[in-house]
Amino acid sequence: MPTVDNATAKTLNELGVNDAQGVAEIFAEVRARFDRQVALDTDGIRNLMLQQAWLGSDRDPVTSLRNFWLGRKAGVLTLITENWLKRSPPSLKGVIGKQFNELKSHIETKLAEQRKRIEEKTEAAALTREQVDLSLPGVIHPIGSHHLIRQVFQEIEDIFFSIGFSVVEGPEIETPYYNFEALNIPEFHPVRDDMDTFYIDLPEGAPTPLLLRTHTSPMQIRTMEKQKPPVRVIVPGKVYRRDNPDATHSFMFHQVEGLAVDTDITFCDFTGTIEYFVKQFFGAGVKTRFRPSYFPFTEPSVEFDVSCIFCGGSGAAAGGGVCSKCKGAGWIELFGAGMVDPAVYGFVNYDAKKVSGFAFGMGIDRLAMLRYGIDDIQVFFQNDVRFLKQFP
Ligand code: FA5
Repeated sequence: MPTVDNATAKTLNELGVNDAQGVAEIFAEVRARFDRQVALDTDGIRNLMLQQAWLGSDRDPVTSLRNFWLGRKAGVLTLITENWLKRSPPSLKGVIGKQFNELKSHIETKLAEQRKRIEEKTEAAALTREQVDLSLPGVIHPIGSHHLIRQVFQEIEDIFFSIGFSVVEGPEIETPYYNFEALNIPEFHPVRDDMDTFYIDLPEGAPTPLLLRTHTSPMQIRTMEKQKPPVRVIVPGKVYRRDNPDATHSFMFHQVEGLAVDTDITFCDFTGTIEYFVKQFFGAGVKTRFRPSYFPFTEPSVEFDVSCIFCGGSGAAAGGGVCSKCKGAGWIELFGAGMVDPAVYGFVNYDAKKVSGFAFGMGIDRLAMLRYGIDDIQVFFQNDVRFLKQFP
């Protein structure tokens, strides 16, 4: 009995098949072999294909099996057509043709069934894999909150909105003209020493030096350059100084500038506005004071202080010695302010005889410290989540 291994490469005559029964038997053997292969699962087919070195270039075992049987160039059915059907004696052609058609239709049907079966199995496996377990706890994406400094900015903005101020913002990198000269601080003026800052490295021949602004006051000039009186603005933002860090100093901190200019603004308007703000922000109980001071761009100038919340205004530390926060003064300086110096109006083409106004520059970090009882300014910038979480 000839075996089908390599049998399709030979003619039936070479295989010793020369009657209808022999034809039926050899076709039955081919069919049995096919049935064994088509019943295998994907891995089984892959192993078989690898053993026989049949795995096609697409590496898909099911396609390789299909090509092995139905491939047009060298599939088993093509070989049967070429070697058995075409090269058989005319007397056997009819019976071979019939067997061939039955085998072909059997193979096609079974391969189609097999593909469907494998596809369904793959889909079911994918569904099981991707099934969502609704009983598992969800993924929690914590929602952050605004930094305390940002919250204080917003609170201050709301208070000034309520009395007719609007908000403008300006560049943190400034020219010496806006940061100093237009604010009536010429080069070599001693007040520049208090505001030593960081200069930007620029290529040689750059038209003007650039620096990190030391205060938000340059926005007084930029605002008045753009806008005729009346002006009522506040300017929140970051500022920089070459100050050594300690409990109340940082080299980067925050200010809110205020500027009001009109034809009839007096010192009373100024003190009234500041008192209103402080009472809104700290509550009615806080003790405040104005202290004479000096700024080249305000005249007269004041410092505005509030009583130290850490020592209750006594200036003494609990365990003896002086309070480290107010350095024994009993007061903490909140901001500088004053009536706009007429010299400043000359830089922005305002008529100093017709207009008057006031300006102030608050240190926001210190306001926040006092308001929330924080005894070290550095905690604002250390980004310790345990601290930040206390101010949701
Ligand atoms: C000024 O910066 C002026 N531009 C304020 C001003 C504006 C006066 C408008 C007149 C008119 P001063 O250098 O005092 O002023 O700073 C203002 C406030 O910033 C201080 O009162 C203080 O609260 C805060 N401050 C100053 N230096 C630091 C620092 N290194 N760290 C934290 N806060 C600071």
